[in-house]
Amino acid sequence: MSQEASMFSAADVAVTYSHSLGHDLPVEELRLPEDFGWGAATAAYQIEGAASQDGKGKSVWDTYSHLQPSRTNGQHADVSCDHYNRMPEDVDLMASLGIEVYRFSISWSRVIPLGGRNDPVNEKGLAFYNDLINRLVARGIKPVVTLYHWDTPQALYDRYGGLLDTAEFRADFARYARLCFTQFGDRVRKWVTFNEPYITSIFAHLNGTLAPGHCREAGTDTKTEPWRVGHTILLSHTDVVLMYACEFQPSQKGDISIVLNGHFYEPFDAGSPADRAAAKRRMVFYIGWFGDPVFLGRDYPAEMRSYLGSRLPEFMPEERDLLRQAAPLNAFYGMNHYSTKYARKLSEPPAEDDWTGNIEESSVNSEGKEVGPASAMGWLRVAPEGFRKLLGWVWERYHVPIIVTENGCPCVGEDDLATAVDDKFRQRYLGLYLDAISRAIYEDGVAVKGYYVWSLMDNYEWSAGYGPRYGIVHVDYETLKRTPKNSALYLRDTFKRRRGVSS
Ligand code: PNW
Repeated sequence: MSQEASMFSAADVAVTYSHSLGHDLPVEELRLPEDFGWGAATAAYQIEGAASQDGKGKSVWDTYSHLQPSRTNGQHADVSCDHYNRMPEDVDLMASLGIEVYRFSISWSRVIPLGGRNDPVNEKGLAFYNDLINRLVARGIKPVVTLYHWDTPQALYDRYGGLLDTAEFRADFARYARLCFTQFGDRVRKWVTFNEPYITSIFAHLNGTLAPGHCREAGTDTKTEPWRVGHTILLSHTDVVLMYACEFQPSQKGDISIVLNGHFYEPFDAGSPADRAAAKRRMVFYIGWFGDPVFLGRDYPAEMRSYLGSRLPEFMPEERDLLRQAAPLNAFYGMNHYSTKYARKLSEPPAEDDWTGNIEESSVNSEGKEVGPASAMGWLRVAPEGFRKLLGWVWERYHVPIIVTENGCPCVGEDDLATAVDDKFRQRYLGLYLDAISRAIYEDGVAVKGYYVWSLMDNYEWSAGYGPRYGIVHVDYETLKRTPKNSALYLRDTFKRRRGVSS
């Protein structure tokens, strides 16, 4: 069974742990380049809280997380980690952990409460991000800013369906981006336009497990909506890359790009040519969907055009020009990566809204072999070799330096503080994945430039609420006390060790 729909659900959380440390792959502490930067990542809705404080407008997540019956494990992020009110303490904590880069997202509706190009700006929202950025810079921590991490202003959704109206969304997003570059661009040197367009397209507009929750049951058009949403994101991204390059880059000297997520796929039955083709095809449908237009400046992959037909929007000739112009301006490939899966070609005809190329995915192959030990999320398996292969795949296809903008895992039992602090499973996962980066760099010749762990602290995991804990810092949701887990200390020490080794 495909696990895509359960990727974020609480039902997926209770996987047992028995074999999880049973694998004996040793962490080798392989070297990394001296100038390799490491940091931690978060997203606004997941940590900030302060849902309506200081004039913040609602986003689609404020609405979705309050639906009755609940679609989010009965939980919302009105308070969450209360980072909005505890930000100075959090920045000090980052500094004490030796964190060099902090990737966070701006809440669009905090800085423009209604979101639109003619709507008023919220000075208090701007002041919060200015203060955050100043504190980071004062401690030598580099800010990396994501403009869109899934929280479309609710007013834009109400006005025109948000990402479903390409022209309206493009215009509003461009104004929001310009405001951010103008306000923060003197100190921010790395920008991400969109986080994981695949997830916004498929999970929010087909499976319905993320806001705004469009799915077949809700009566929306799942055959075309995800592809329209992806199209809107690609064109909005392109506009803003060109805007940054023309208007801001010459004086601000920063970089801009996008963050794409994706699993690596192995064939379900390695002896079957159909499954081998399925694994390849799955990656094209997952990553090539966005990667080809963004980094190659051209149309969607041919496999997708022929499979999806008129479900896939066309780029107009002038839009193709924009894609072509913007492609070389994307300075890095932001990679969010967590795990590997098996892909199997299905023989029955696909559902009419199929988005995979008629492929089923699983964590177990035809011989009953698991792709790796399970974390607290059943789909998230420890599979560092797949990570290494994915780095190679992306490098070969796009030839852009890669920054790993998210990687991490939740462990079982982390509601309990003592268990959370002693997070051996996470330390091993991170250690093995850093070894994979080292191999990709030194053995495979891939340009990997940095690594940001997901996440700085435990936070609101979307539909799964506060179930899975991905933080390297534990958060007690009653007292909001932060306690570093041993993985935080491991990261600080391992980067010292790995970068101290001369070649
Ligand atoms: C990312 N997958 O989502 C998001 O950027 C974060 O906000 C989120 O908390 C984190 O990963 C952990 O889930 C993902 O299917 C969603 O591979 C899906 C996948 C990966 C990441």
